[in-house]
Amino acid sequence: MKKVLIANRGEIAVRVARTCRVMGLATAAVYSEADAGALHTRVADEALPIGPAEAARSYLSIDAILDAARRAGADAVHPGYGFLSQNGDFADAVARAGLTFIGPPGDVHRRMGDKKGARRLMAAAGVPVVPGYDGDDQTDDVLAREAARIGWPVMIKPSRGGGGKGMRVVRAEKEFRPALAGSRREARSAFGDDVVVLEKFVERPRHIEVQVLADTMGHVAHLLERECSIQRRHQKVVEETPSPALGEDQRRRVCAAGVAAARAASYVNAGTVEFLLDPSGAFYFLEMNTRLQVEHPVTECVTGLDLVRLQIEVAAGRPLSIAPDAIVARGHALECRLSAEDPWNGDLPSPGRILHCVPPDGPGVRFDGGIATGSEVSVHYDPLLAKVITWGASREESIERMAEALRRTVVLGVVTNLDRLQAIVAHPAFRRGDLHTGFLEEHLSALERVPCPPAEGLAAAVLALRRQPAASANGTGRPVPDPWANLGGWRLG
Ligand code: MV4
Repeated sequence: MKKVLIANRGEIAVRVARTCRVMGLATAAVYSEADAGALHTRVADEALPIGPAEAARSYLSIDAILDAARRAGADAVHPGYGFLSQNGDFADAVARAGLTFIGPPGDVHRRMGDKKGARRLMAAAGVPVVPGYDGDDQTDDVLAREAARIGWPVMIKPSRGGGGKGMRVVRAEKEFRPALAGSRREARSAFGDDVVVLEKFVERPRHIEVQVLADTMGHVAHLLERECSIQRRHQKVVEETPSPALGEDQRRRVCAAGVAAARAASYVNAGTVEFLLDPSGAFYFLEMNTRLQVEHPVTECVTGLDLVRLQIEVAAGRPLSIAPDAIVARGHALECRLSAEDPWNGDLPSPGRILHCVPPDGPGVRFDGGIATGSEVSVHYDPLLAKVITWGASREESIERMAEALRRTVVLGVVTNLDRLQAIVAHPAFRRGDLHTGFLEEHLSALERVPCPPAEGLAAAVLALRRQPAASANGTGRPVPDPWANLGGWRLG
């Protein structure tokens, strides 16, 4: 392997390029018309245009990506996350073009992209699944009977797809048939398939996931767990490792279940096995993500490993360079997702130009960003701007470092969720590690703005902006956007 085409954008494209550089691999970035000059195109050795802003015609176009790989003379493709990363047809097309796909083969994506099949596979392998129904008989009468057998509340889940789309919680018999019809309708239009599975609805669960890594020789290792219970509309907001919910015994059991799941799936490359942990301590397989996750850096911080390097090594056919029993976790790591959304206004996206950006630094602080001063945040893509990651010897230290890192983070020009992140890490329930998937709804209702003092860095940013050239002197002939127009939701004075 000599040259990697990075089939993605934003922070993950930057992240993948960093490891390629360290490994002496050349990198080719791709960009849509909305991303000309974007940070990820500047950190790669070269950058190729792949089409218009609409993702369907650029980052989601298998033909456009393969054409770019051919033009660049790349011999491998890293898909990042999102876009084509879990598309079995893409993995197959990359391999058919004679290139190395840095991820699992197509049949693994397809196997785990089907909840009904994945549930059966896991149950057969002895991995605990939520009590439920994953049968082939999909008639209304059979599903209604099975739901009553499972006992209310029951969750209806489309077998394809994810992200909560088409899911329904049913709390009583008489609500079942209308909910089934709604779930099927949504699934058919989103995934072109209306097969569903039924599961007992687990109340107030925690989201625990196990990082796994497998090579082509059948070696499977886990890199411990992450807890990602703090979510908003099925988007993770804060993640950490180790989970404050697990004792050593429970951790061993969950991680062993993750490895068993990966073996049952004949898994290759890096993957994540998601579990629900119920308040009694029972855990159940939820689904498997057949890609590198957004939150992989917390695992890197506590293990000292580079997951992208391990992905590349395994994809190149090398055996796992880590002994499964040699993985040691040190300390605690936290990640906060910084996004261009207004948390106090229905998470309204806030596109625009980043007028000023100052990443935090300091001991135990890592900033994985896809933006810099001058970047354009487009309505066409995910609003994630960057991830602030902190490591500490203890959970308390990682939290203190995060609180300070967030106070020092400056992003001006678009509204961001920085003050919600500050409110989360300051919250007593968060500090106690008392987390569940309804944490934000319970503690930080979007109806109630939780004011946080302006970042210490804001004062420095104001000074820097005052030194910027006058509006007429920026060389474009267009007026400079008013730097005071949007101070991330803060008013001066
Ligand atoms: C569940 C559940 C409760 N019981 N399944 C939501 C997205 C998908 N990946 C799985 N999801 C859930 N499945 C049963 N049987 C609750 C959720 C859920 C959730 C899970 C993890 C993290 C955040 C969540 C937010 C809402 C619902």
